[in-house]
Amino acid sequence: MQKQKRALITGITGQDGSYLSEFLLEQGYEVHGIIRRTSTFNTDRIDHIYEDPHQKGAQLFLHYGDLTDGTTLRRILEEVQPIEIYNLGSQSHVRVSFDSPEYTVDSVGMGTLRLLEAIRDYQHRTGIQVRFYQAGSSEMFGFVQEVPQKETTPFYPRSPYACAKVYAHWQTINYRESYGLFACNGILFNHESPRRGETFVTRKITRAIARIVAGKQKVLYLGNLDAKRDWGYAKDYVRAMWMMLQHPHADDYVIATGETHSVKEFLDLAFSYVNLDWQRYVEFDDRYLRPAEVDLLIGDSTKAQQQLGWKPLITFEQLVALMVEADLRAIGQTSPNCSGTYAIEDIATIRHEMISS
Ligand code: NDP
Ligand code: GDR
Repeated sequence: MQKQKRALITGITGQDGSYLSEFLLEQGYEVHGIIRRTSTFNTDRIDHIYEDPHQKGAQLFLHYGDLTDGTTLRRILEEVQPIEIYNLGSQSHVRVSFDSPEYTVDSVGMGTLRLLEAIRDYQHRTGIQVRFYQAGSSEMFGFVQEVPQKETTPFYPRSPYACAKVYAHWQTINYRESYGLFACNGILFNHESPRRGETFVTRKITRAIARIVAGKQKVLYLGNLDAKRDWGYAKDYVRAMWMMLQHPHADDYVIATGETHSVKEFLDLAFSYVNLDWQRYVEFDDRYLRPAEVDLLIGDSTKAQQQLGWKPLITFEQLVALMVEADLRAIGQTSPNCSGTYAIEDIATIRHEMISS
């Protein structure tokens, strides 16, 4: 009988960690996640898949740990004995990384190094071959040097977060080349969902729309509306992470939709979904500006499409609608009749995704 595959995820309580856990459980994996001790539970995104570990047949297990604590990482590796490790844990907010640069670099950059070192020793001692996924970011491209950005585009990071991700990227390659570790860098462009953290711009907008519709909010304060991002759907992107680790060779891949939209365009589409004009509600607040901005991101994922057979399934329009719908429902509001803006098949896809969003 084939042995059950066991995966370890850092950042399991985050947006991607929760979708990846669901995906791996569906694939028949036993899933282990590292969570941080907090004064109140913050496992909302995975509560629906968590089972009491005392229950026979439980497939999801949580372990206390932190990427800033190398000893614990080593202990968890020994205990879990995973064959796939997904390093998704990070202080992932770009604006916040300017306020807390040391902590950001410690968790994102040094945290990755700690994990890689722990894996190197673990592999050496046990002979178990591990496959490692590093959550790289389009923020590493930063200042625009080439459009669209692909695997060969030079990095020009513009924040403490992005600098730390570049460090983690190169360390991952270094462990692949120096020690033969099966280690992949995903260079993922922005990806969103109803589970996106509330302070990232897309979710901040869709959540505000629901609150405006419910009469609970009048103004939405935002920063730079001209920045352009290549926004995809998180569920499509976690599938790509897994596909990288199933490929015969470890490599680095850009994961993106190949479309770019400004924050203004996101606002236009999201507010039009509830028949409102965003210009009546949005005000500027310079607190949300960054000391250095990334103006334009658009990715070329040809390599992933050709070598992994990956492609995004949800369009930008569907993503925006999905997020607005989910926030409306969460606040007890019904969705409007939006068939004017959206085709019937869009609505069908959105409703289907809502079931598991
Ligand atoms: P989230 O911010 O939603 O989740 C981050 C996760 O990391 C949370 O589980 C958080 O735990 C955990 N974490 C934070 N600090 C530490 C630490 N010191 N030790 C261990 N865990 C920690 O991020 P996403 O799910 O959106 O992103 C997943 C990864 O992908 C991140 O590394 C991010 O930088 C990267 N990425 C994300 C993109 C996106 O568009 N979403 C694009 C490209 C890369 P807690 O819940 O306790 O805070
Ligand atoms: P980003 O995402 O920085 O691209 O990083 P975010 O949603 O924070 O910003 C996108 C763009 O919107 C502009 N913006 C605002 N952003 C926020 N958060 N809040 C605002 O009020 C606001 N107003 C305008 C920003 O200036 C920016 O240009 C995300 C994170 O998930 C990273 O971890 C990941 O690596 C990258 O995506 C790819």
